[in-house]
Amino acid sequence: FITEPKTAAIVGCPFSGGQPKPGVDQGPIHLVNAGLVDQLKELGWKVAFDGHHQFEEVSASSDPPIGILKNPRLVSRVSQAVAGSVGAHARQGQFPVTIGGDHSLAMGTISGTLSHYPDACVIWIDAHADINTIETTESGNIHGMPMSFLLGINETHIPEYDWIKPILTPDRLVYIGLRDVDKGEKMILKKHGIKAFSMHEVDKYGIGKVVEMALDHVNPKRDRPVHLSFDVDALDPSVAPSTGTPVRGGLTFREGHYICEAIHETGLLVAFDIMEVNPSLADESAVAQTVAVGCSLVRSALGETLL
Ligand code: NNH
Ligand code: MN
Ligand code: MN
Ligand code: MN
Repeated sequence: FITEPKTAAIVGCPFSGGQPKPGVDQGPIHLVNAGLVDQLKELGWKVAFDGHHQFEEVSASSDPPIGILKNPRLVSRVSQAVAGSVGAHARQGQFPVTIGGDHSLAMGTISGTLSHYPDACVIWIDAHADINTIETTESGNIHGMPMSFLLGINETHIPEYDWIKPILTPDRLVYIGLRDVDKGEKMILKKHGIKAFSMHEVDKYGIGKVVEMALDHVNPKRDRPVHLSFDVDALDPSVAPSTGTPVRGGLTFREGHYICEAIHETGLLVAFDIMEVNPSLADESAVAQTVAVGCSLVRSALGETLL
């Protein structure tokens, strides 16, 4: 899928409109300033990075809530722009690495991947399922909802989101790391038969077996392109403290990296997202730790090995 010379395209997305805590828009700036571009070059990749995205502004007064949804027009337009960039890089045979920013951006990244690889599957690493619908969300924060738009399971129609082609099928989505899933989301997962490996399954089977079972589910013949979307809050807060909604009992440092390494090894990975690093939510050393983990997860997904 990725053509030679292998090129990683950094899509830096300084965006926080899918959730209420300021600071997550600074995540991509911190990851790049920590040396991510050179680290990927060191691994043998060509790196295309022409600066962080400059998103069109939508003033709060022209973006009142739609029902309970907060910043609905802004989030839609930003994700649509990201879909355009990710799709364009994929069409050029490049490997898009999207750095968030909040996880609502995944509406854009996954739409971009699907525009070029319509049969791609999605592996979503997160403490949360991010599959609330307009009907089930209690927060109205769209970072808790991107999967519902990508699957086309919202009952309420919001014309603003018509650009999303809901071509992802529930059998091509799998979760790893869940431990904070809303009641409505549990019903959605059940109703659509969506496969999820929560921390319970990680404890029970070990991460090696879980990744194998996850791949067997979404990619039984190992022929589908894989989009890997990684929310740093999937990691235990002791590993990645600087994020908006930490939940205890998460993935260890090695479990997080193992997922990226094992999916890289399939040779099927076509796009990677690293999301929800918020450098404003911890002291300096905890921020540096979280940023460093973000960079090393990207390196693992792009082929860094321990030996
Ligand atoms: N489920 C909650 C909501 O929809 C929390 C989502 N928060 C996240 N998701 N950080 O990854 O608002
Ligand atoms: Mn670009
Ligand atoms: Mn998330
Ligand atoms: Mn999360």
